[in-house]
Amino acid sequence: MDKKLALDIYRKIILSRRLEERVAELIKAGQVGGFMHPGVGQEALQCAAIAALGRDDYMLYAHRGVAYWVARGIPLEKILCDLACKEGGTNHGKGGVMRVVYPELGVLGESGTLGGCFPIASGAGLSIKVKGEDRVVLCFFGDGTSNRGTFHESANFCAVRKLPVVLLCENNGWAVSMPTERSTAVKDIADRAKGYAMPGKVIDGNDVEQVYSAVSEAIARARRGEGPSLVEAKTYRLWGHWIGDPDSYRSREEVEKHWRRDPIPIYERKLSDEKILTEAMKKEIDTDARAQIDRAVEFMQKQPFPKPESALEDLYA
Ligand SMILES: Cc1ncc(C[n+]2csc(CCOP(=O)(O)OP(=O)(O)O)c2C)c(N)n1
Ligand SMILES: [Mg+2]
Repeated sequence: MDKKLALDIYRKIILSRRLEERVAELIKAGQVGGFMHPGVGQEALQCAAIAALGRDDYMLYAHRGVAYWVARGIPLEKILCDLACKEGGTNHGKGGVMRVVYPELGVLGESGTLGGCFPIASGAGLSIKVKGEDRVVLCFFGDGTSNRGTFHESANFCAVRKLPVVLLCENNGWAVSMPTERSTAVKDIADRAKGYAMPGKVIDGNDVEQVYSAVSEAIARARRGEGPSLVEAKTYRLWGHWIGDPDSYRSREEVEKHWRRDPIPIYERKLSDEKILTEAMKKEIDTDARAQIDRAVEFMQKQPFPKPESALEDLYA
């Protein structure tokens, strides 16, 4: 990873964390509704993985947080308008949280029915193969979601057709209040790759370089026509499952322990050791992130809600 890329990922991680915090405030103020699942603690993984994508590649994100959109470069004002159901959003305010779709940058969305992402990712991969395009699909999903039948059907289909799909599991140890070890027979979800004759790799999801390098390797394999890969990034969600979750199922000691592994200070220490990031730059990047968010929130607040008569537009049957 060169310096420019390392810093670009850092900027996106900081912008994502500041946006998570701001969205939580907007929810408390009643300006954003619905179930927002915060990605605090997982931004490094999300930003580093997306940095490995090329301009024309596709991605399906999971339900956790804002970093996927920030990292892919979707304008902040569009993201905020989607969250607040305002007309300026990618779905013209008709989607709400988890419904950012931006085909201009290959962002194919997310399925509210968890596990719906896998057949869509396989379909996108198949279309790439049929059309002979130079593209890949990056599909994010959680540890809990990996237990859906669609994961297994799609993994087999992608493997047997050698589709250019990278399956990226964000294993944060929990699916709402269900710990992974109680829902999942294998210790490492990456082990399931063996059953579908694809490479499976476990990485530290809080280590930017490991994520970037493992996802880049899987993408390169997909581009060579060698088929799918499964990457399992071990991470942790530092906030509750959703904004408002009393989070009574986890011990405070467990959560505290993981705050000490917050990927942001880890990455900051690494970048300053490598003389890439100074204290002054850190301050400048943080101030810039807050200013960008302020401008986007102001834009969102001035935007109208979609008109009732537009409710049936953009529907397909
Ligand atoms: C098919 C389906 N079942 C249940 C839900 C409700 N639900 C939303 S998020 C979630 C937990 C998913 O856990 P995981 O895949 O590990 O992702 P995480 O929330 O930990 O990021 C559940 C059960 C859903 N959206 N879709
Ligand atoms: Mg999980």
